[in-house]
Amino acid sequence: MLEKAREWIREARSVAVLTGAGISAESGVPTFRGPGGLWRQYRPEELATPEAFRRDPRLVWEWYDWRRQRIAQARPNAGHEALVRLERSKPRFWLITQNVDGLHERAGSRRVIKLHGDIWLVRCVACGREQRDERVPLPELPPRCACGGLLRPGVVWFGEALPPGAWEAAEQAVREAEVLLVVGTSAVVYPAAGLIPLAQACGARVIEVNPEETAMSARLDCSLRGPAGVILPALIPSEPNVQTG
Ligand code: BV8
Ligand code: ZN
Repeated sequence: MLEKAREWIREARSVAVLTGAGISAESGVPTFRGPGGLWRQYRPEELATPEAFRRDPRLVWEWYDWRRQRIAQARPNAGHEALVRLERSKPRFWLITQNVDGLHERAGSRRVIKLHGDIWLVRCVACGREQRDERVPLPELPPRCACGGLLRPGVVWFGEALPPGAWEAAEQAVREAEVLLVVGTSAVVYPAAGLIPLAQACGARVIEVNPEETAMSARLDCSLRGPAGVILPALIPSEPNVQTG
């Protein structure tokens, strides 16, 4: 299975990758639905919503400030680095991520489509001004804009539309891909998870990397059971693999 997947990736001219929280797990960033995914017994669906923020902006910010601190201490892992090598070896490549942690960019990925925003961006709910704020911890929660308005994390919450253009770019990337590599996502959040059947409908081969079975595993050509930090370097070797025989 791994050899077949390695061959598909090697031969593909156009590759798309879809990542979720699992690729950052080995960097010590907790996933949403796995063990440790809860924060003070709250599930992400209860906190990552405009209603939760309206009701208790301080609580929501305590969760984001805690995550920002965890992410600031994290380093990209061998899985992130393997995807940088893949990007540099393909004429056509896009990395579509549901993650907001910025670890792909810190590893060196450039062709990144962020479907769910960026935890290091803050946006004013009053004047709309958006800026990068990488202070950890934040001096006050909830943080305020110079105009006095409340700042919110620059991420996409449940019930909110994806950033303009992100979905279109992701759809286009998947339509063109000969191979879609799906790494570290439970594939339950839409529209992101819809990229997987879309890729198949457009004739792409889909390879999944996940230590567990997911909502999509049964329908995929190739589902590799294991952690991204181990499987991806095996799929995308660092030195150019010597053409055997
Ligand atoms: C939209 C950003 C419409 C914030 C996130 C019913 C009611 C209400 C809404 C809905 C509903 N049914 C469907 C919906 C739509 C909803 C949705 O899909 N809900 C789900 C829960 C059913 N979607 C939305 O609301 C989207 N917006 O539809 O808008 C619209 C359209 C036009 C105009 C107006 C409105 C917005 C969805 C985005 C929500 N924001 N995050 C933040 O991060 O705080 S979602 C959140 O979940 C993260 O982005 C995360 O990335 C994403 C998906 O989770 P995963 O990444 O898959 O992480 P998870 O923990 O689930 O899984 C980890 C996986 O890794 C596991 O499989 C595990 O086995 C694996 N793993 C573990 N270790 C490793 C590993 N893999 C590899 N290696 C390892 N070492
Ligand atoms: Zn403002």
